[in-house]
Order: sequence, then C-alpha cells, then structure tokens
Amino acid sequence: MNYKKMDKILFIIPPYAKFDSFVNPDFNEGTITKGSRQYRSVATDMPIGLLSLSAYLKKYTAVEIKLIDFNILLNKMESFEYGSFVELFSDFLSTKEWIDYAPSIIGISILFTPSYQNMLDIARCCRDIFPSAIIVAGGGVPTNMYKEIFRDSTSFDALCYGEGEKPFLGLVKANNKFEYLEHNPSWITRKKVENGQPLQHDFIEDLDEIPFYDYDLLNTDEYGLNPTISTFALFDNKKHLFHVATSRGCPYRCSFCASHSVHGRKMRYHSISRVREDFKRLQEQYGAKTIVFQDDHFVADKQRALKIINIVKELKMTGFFQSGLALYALDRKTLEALKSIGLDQLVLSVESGSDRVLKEIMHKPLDLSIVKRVIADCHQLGIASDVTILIGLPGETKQDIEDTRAFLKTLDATWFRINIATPLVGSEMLDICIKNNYLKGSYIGCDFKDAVIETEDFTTEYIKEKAYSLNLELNFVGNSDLRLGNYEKALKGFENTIRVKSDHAFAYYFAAKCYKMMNLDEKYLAYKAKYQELIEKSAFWKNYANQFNLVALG
Ligand code: B12
Ligand code: SF4
Repeated sequence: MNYKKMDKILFIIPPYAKFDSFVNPDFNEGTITKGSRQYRSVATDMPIGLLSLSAYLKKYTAVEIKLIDFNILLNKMESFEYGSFVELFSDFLSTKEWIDYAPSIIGISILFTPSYQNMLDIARCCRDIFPSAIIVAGGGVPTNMYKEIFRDSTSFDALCYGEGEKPFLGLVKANNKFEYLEHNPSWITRKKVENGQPLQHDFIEDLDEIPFYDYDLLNTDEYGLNPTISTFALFDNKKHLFHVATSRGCPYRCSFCASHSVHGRKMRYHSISRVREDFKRLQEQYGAKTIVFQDDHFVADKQRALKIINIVKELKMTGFFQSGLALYALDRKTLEALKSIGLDQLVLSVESGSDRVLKEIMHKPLDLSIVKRVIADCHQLGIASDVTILIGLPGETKQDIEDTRAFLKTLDATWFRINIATPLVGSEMLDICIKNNYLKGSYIGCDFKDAVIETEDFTTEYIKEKAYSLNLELNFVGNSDLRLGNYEKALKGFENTIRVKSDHAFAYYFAAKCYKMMNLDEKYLAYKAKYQELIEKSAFWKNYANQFNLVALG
C-alpha cells in the first residue's frame, strides 16, 4: 500500500523590525510602552499571502496548517526581557505546543528586508528544534535575495521564486520532496544557484482558483490591535477590518517599486461575483465592517473598480485603500462613489511635488495638474487626503526637493507622509544605486525611515533631516485644516500623532492651539503644559521650535 503521511505545515512570520530598532526605536518611529520602557510598535496586518496559500493547499490536498506571527506576539507581550530575538524565537518554538505539533514543512514568509536577519535566525532555531522538517521561505526577499540567503545561512532547503500557491502545492503532493525542489523551476535551491539554472514564476492566471482566504488560520481579533491603518492620521474605525486583494499585478514601472518581482506586470483578477461572495462571507461569518484593499493597482479597470465599490455599498460596509490609488483614475465620479461607501480618507500616492522627478526619475504615470485636481475634489467632497511623498532618490537634486516643498504647500491636503527613498530589492532604483556606488549604508533592513542613498546631490543626513522638517512643516506648522479653521479635523491628526508618539512636542503645541480656538480651556492648559515640559527637556524639540519660530502659547 502506498501510504503517505499528511504534511503538517507551520507558517512563520518574522518580526517586521530589526531587534535594535525594536528595543531602541528611532525618534521618527511609532512606539508602545511595556512596563517602564518604550519599544517600537510593529504592524499587524493580516498576512494574506499565507492565508491564500493555506486556502489553496487545503482545497487541493490534505494538510494541517498552523501559523505563528511574531508581530502579534511582540505587541501582545506585557514585558520584554529578551536580550535578542534569537532567545525569543528559541524559547517560543521549543514550547510544548510546537514540539507536539512537530511540523514536517516550515514555511517562513518574508516580504521585506527589515525582517532579513530575523528570518535567518528563525530558520536556524527551526533547524535545531525540528531537525527533520523541510525548511523553506517565500515572498519578495527570497525571490530577490536568494544568493545572499544561501550565502548567509545553511538552514534552508529551498526558497520560493514569486507567488507560492502552485509551487507549494507541488511540494506537498510530491512523493520525493527533495527531488521535486530540485526539478521545479519556481523553487530555488543552493545547487540551482551554483549552477546558474533559470528560475520561473508560476502564476495563477484566474485568481478564482484560489478559494476564500483561510482567515481561520488567525485569531482575527488580534489583528485589530495595531494594523497599519491605525497609523493613518484620521482613521478611527479600526475594528472589524479584513484585508483582501481582489487583483494581483501592476503594469507600471515606478523605479522605486519591487512588487513586479513577485507578482509580475500583468493584471490578474478575481471575478466580480467571487468578490461579492467573499465580502458577504466576511460580513456574515466574521462580522467584517471595513475591507482593507491590498491591491497594487485597484483602479486598473475602472468599471470593475466601480462595481466593487458598489458591492461594498450594497453590503453597507466601508473600505480602505492602504497602498494608495492611482490618481489619474480618480475622476469626480469615482471619488463620489468612494465617498458613498463612507470612505472619508484616501491614501494618495503622489510621491513627488516635482514634475521632473515624477517623469524622469520615478517613471510614474502622473503629473502635478492631476494631483491638484484630485486633492481639490477630495477637499470639496469631504474626503481627507493622506498624501505619500518620497524624497532622496538617485538623480533628485536639492532644488527638486525645494520644488516639491513649494508645491505641496499649495495643496489643501489633510496629511503628508514624507518617506525616505529606500532601495528595495527587486527595484530599478537599487540597480541604479549599486551601479553608481550611491549606497552609504546597507539596503538590507531599511524601511523608508532611514536614509542610505548618498549621491553627488545630497548626503544621507541631509535627506533624513529634510524628511523630518518637511513633515513638521506640512503636517503641523502649515496644517491645512488648522489654516482653514477646521479645528476638530486638525485635532484628529495631532491626537493620532500623540497616540503613536507620546513625546511629540509639535503635536501637543498645535493640538493646544485647536483646543484654544474651540474654547476648551482645560484641555488647552493641559496640552500647553505638556508642550512646555517636552520643550524644556528635549534639545531636539527646542531646536525645531526655534527653526519654525513657534511662539510661546499665551
Ligand atoms: C500588505 C503589505 C504590507 C503589510 C504586510 C502584511 C502582511 N503580513 O502580509 C505591512 C503593512 C506590514 C507592510 C509593511 C512594509 N512594507 Co509592504 N507591502 C504590502 C503589499 C502592499 C501587499 C502584500 C500582499 O498582501 N500581497 C498579496 C499577497 C497575496 O502576496 P504576498 O504577500 O506577496 O504573498 C505571495 C508570495 O510572496 C509568496 N509567499 C509569501 N510568503 C510565502 C511563504 C512561503 C513559505 C512561500 C512558499 C511563498 C510565500 O506566495 C504568496 C501567495 O502568492 C506589498 C505589495 C505587493 N503587492 O506585494 C508591499 C510590499 C511587500 N511592502 C514593501 C515594503 C518596502 C514595506 C515596508 C518596508 C514599507 C515601510 N513603509 O516601512 C514595510 C516593512 C515593515 C516595517 N518595517 O514595518 C515592498 C517590499 C519590497 C522589497 N523588496 O523589500 C512591497 C513589495 C511594496 C513595493 N511597492 O515594492 N507591507
Ligand atoms: S508603485 Fe504602484 S503604480 Fe508604481 S509600479 Fe509599483 S504597484 Fe505599480
């Protein structure tokens, strides 16, 4: 008889931050308090890649699957006594629960490089604790950094190239798994890398082949604690939200983006009827109220996008587009449709306030006249605009950044996210940086907050300081709602800043101003006192208060 033992799979998500950054958060990072100390807070968005893999595997074969998300664990821990993440990984993975589970395949998911070292450490712990398990990893990092991973680690049996549904199913079904890993071109092994063998994506063309995501793999309540959405300045309905992707792929070629390396450039979709079915099920079975879309290019087909917005409306739910929406597609009709589902905040990926940078450096399909029009429409429709900006790209000059500053000041946008250009593995920008020797620090681990690109035009220190002062200038000193007398709305942004960064002197100062204008004297006095306390004890804040001529509160 040909008896095949059912595979037990363990998916693991490493912490999204490096250990040092977790225990010593930088001044521009969100924090959480544990005991008497501040730690960096890590995002806890639902890992839909793994939910998709799990659903797919369970549909087409018999498997048992469990998942550990170290980000959930870190946020939940009331105190943190470990001297390194390795100690945490080793302790946690050797508990009775996991020893008894005894996974036969361990799959580590790693989408971005801040988790690089954590991924290697987890794999090493797994190798020690579960010596007979097959250990693999997938996501954007293995897809682009397989050479480095095999150089830095001996723990992996194989790495997945691109999307994992089909390759993982093949692995589970294979009678001889090691032979399968060597023969399937979507699995990368050490031997293949040494021999320079070609690798190949194995995409699912019709996304409906993937069943309803396996949300039961998670304790969904825990994912409401600190999802990325809660860092958006005006968002206050953070409960009952569920992450989805109704499409994969994006045809554009933005120089800073790496998404195509995993998902390709061709758009692939779920059918409208499937989208309706899934949203209904999320609502009925899980009580979902907000759908968080992770699509790279949701508005690629505008008619389809409008149909999906209508489904959300019919179901009386609301939506959020965390990765932003392409501005050129946001005509008045689409914005009105979005408003009709209660969406009162939009992330707008503007990226630069310089036409030259947009066109010549970023290759982004956008010009500033569209930006002006969309933000004015949002303003009229009562949709708050959360504008993302990137500075410090190779080829950008100080004058370009100044042009960006001047342009952004003319917009009545609600909030600006000023990010520092990060050379992502798999992006054209990284190739440019390597070719021109522009990397001052390691690109492994940087996450839009640290500057590592230094060119003939600027230093890393200049970009880091510029990003922070632009943030203070646009969001606080020149805050459009404060300027226009919308004190309650302005306050939301300031209060949210205080929630994620409790020592933000500018947030206290400008919140105090709002309270004063709203005649809430008690609040005004409390915020004023807190501002003064912070300014007195911090040279950092005193310096910025002088730079922006903040006059003493009366
Ligand atoms: C959602 C998201 C997040 C979530 C992650 C939630 C989660 N646990 O999945 C959060 C908000 C945490 C996040 C954070 C960041 N993100 Co992000 N994010 C995304 C986004 C928009 C969607 C990911 C997604 O759900 N895709 C859809 C699912 C179905 O695909 P998937 O997750 O890739 O999974 C598939 C494959 O990768 C593979 N796979 C994945 N895991 C595994 C495991 C195994 C074992 C196998 C075999 C296969 C496999 O199979 C899956 C199914 O096909 C992507 C863009 C994109 N389209 O991928 C950017 C993206 C992954 N993020 C990116 C970046 C840069 C970041 C940040 C660094 C940005 C920042 N501002 O700091 C941070 C890093 C964390 C930090 N320091 O806080 C970059 C990464 C590029 C790179 N090469 O480094 C991307 C590609 C965006 C881009 N434009 O380039 N992000
Ligand atoms: S940044 Fe967005 S629009 Fe540009 S290529 Fe990436 S996914 Fe597409």
